[in-house]
Amino acid sequence: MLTLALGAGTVAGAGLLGSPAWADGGPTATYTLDSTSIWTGQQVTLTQSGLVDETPDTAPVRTVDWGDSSPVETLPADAVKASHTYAANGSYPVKVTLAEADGAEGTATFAANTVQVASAVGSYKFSVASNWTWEGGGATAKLLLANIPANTTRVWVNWNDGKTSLLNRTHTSTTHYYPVGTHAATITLENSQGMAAPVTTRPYTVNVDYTRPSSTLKMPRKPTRASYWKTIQGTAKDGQTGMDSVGVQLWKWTSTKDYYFNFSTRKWVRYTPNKTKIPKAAVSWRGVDSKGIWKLSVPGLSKGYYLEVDYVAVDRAGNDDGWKYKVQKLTS
Ligand SMILES: [Ca+2]
Ligand SMILES: [Ca+2]
Repeated sequence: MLTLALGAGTVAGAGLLGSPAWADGGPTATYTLDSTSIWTGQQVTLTQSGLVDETPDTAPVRTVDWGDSSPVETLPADAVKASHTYAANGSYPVKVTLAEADGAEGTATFAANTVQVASAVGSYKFSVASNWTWEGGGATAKLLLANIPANTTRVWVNWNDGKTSLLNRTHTSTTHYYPVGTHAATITLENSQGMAAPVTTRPYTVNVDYTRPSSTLKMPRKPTRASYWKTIQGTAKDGQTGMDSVGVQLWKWTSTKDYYFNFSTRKWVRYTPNKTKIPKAAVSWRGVDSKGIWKLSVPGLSKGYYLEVDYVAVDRAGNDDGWKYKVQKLTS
């Protein structure tokens, strides 16, 4: 028994002295990355588990090479996590080195160590590149959001005017009121890996409308006939802010008598040119329909008069095309 025990001890001791397995291997540890597929600008976190060091008096120096040409990072003693942000798209192998003071290198084991970094695929644009307004005005911009990745948890929209909106992934559009000027929104997607690199839209401009509208008077088929002027109509249009209204004034006269039309009382009123004060009711402000047509009806026209129709178009920014007029002699 004793001999056998000694013999066994001798064999074991010889093996230990001759070829110490721990001196070759150095420390070992397992590392995991919380994600190997992220968006540009996001981060990954490396976690260490199961560090085995058979010479615990001398802790190994652990360094991480994140694979993106950033400086190799030395982990603080006792740290078991480290995070790194990737600024550019690419495929980056992460490497951990465990080095003992005596030069022995350990073994870092990874389940997967290559981080794929790609741009988040969402697309963003304003529904129109510009809108019109009046001086000191503004416009409501509509931002369209598409192709937002399914693993997005939050969508941040910075309107770049001091305001930010926070949306969930399912939004396909949102609106914002901008003052006059050129603007762009910056969109940032977020999920558990952090925020992706922001994406800025093409510009959106709120322009002031300084351009006058245009207007016409439609001549009746038989303009010399009084009955053909019962309905007076024309068109007015504006290519920027759109039409506000058309102002109309009506006059009629013979060689001895002058009249204006009062739109409140719907009567012709005799007046003395350059003397009578013409009231506000002598002007009718009328909207236009969807085809840009304005119209009104007027009673009391008959042959023997001259009819004068004055009209002016005003757009929503207050631009007008100046009063225009048409004089027509009514002969029947
Ligand atoms: Ca050690
Ligand atoms: Ca205009």
